[in-house]
Amino acid sequence: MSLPADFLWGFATASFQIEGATKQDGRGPSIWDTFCEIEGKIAHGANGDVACDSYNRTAEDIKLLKELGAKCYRFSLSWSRIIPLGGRNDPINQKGLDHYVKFVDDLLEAGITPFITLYHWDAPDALDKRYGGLLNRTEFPLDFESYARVVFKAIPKCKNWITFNEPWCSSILAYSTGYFAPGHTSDRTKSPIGDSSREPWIVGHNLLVAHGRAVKVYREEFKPANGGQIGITLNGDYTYPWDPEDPEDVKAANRKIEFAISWFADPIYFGKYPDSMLEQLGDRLPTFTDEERALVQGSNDFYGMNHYTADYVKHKTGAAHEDDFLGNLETTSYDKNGNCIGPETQSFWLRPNPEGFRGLIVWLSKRYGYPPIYVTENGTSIKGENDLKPPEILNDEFRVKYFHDYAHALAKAVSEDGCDVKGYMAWSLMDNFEWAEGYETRFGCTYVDYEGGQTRTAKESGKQMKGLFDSLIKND
Ligand code: GBH
Repeated sequence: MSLPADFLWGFATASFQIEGATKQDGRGPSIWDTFCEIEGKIAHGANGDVACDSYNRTAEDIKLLKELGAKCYRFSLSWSRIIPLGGRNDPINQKGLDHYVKFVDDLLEAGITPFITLYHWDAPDALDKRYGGLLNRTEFPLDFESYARVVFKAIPKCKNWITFNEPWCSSILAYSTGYFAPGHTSDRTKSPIGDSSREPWIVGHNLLVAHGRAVKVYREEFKPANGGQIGITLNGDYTYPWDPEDPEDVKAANRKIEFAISWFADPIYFGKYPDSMLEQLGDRLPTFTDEERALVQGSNDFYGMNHYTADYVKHKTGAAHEDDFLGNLETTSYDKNGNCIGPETQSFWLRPNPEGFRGLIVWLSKRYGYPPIYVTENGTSIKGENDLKPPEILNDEFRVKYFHDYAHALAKAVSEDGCDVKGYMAWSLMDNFEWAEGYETRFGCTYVDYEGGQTRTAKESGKQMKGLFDSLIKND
C-alpha cells in the first residue's frame, strides 16, 4: 500500500476563518461580517474580527507549515479585501491584493506549493445588498469572473486554483436552512426572507455558471502562458444503506450522494443535472441555457474533494417535502443491525468512518472516469476538546488516529483500486472560526490560544503528519 513519489500533502484554511483584520487596509465587509452581527446566529456572539490574526502573521504561519513539513498549503482569498464592493466596475484595493501576492511569493520561497481557493463563503456584502448576491443569475457570475481575472493576473506564480469551496453549503446552508450567511430560509422564526424550496437550487446553478466563467478566463487568458490547473471543490459524505437488504435503502444511499455531489459534478462532467434531482425537484431546478452548459461542461482540470464522514441512509416513503434537499431520505448513525457508523465528535454531523473515505473516492472515480483528485479537506473535531488547555489539548490522540486511518484508506484507494489521487490537505492547519459554532469547535492540527494573543502550538496530529505521509509515499 503506497502513494506515488510526487504525492502532495499539506494543510488547509479559509480566509474568514483565520485572517481577522476585517477592517484593516481597506477591506470591505463580507456577508459573514454582517451575519455575525445578527444576534443568535453565532455561538457566544463570536465574530471574525480577530480570529487567528493570520493577516498579520503570515510569517508565523509559513514557519509553522515548514516545521510541520507541509509540501502544500490551501488557503482562500477574501474577495472584499481585493475588491471591497465586489463588482466588476468597483475599485480594486491594491493593498489587499498585494498582501496575497507577497504571501504566495513567501510560500514559494519556503518551498511550499500554494493552492488558492477564490471563494470560501465570504462574498462581498455590497453585492448581496446591490443585487441579491449569489441569487443573481446574470450579475453574480460576471462579477465573479472579473474578480477571478484580477487575481489570476496578479498571481501568475500560483499554479493551483479552486473556484468555489463546497457550493452545496453556499446553497443549502445559506439559502435553505439559514444556518450560514446570508441566512435565508422559509423558516420565518429564523429569517424574514427566503424560500427554501427554490432559492438553494437557483444559487447552486449560479455558482456552477460562475465557476464555468472563471475557468474559461483562466484557460483562455492565463493557462497558455502560465500553465497551471483549475477545478471546483465539492463536499460529500459516503453513505451505506440502513438496511442493505432493502433495494429502496440501497437506492436512497446512492441518491444522497447524487444530491450532495452530482448536483454539481454531473453538470461539470456530463452537462446535465442528475435524473434523481430532476424527478424530485422538477422545474424548481433551473434549466441550463446552451451558453451556460457550454461554460460548465468540461470545466474541471481536477476534482477537489472535501470529505469528513459517512452516514446510514433510510429511504422515506411518499412524495418529498418541498423543502427537502437530501433526496427524500433520512440519515442515521446506526444501521438496522445496530452497527454504529463511528464514534462521536464535537460536531453532530461528523463520525469517523475511514472505509467510507475509500468508498467515496472509488464512487467518484467510477462515476466521473477516474479524474485526478485532490483531497482539499479532511479532518475531525474532538468531543470536549475545547474544555482542555495545554498541555492536555496538544495530545490529540483521537485526531492522530483519524488521520492515520483516513490516510491509509486513501492509500488503498490509490494503490489497490486504481484511483488517481494527487494530493491531500488536512483540515485544518490551526484551530479557527468554525462558522456558526464560533470558536467552540476546534479542527486544528495546531492549537490557537485565543485568550493568550493567538499564539500557535502544534498538536500531536500536526507533528505526526509528516511521518504518516513519509511512511506512505514511495521514495524513488
Ligand atoms: C468544511 O465543510 C468547511 O469547508 C470548513 O470551512 C469547515 O471549517 C470544516 O468543514 C469543518 O466544519 O447541517 O446537517 O446539513 C465540511 C462539510 C458539509 C459539514 C455540511 C457540515 C452540515 C450538515 N460540511 N455539513 S447539516
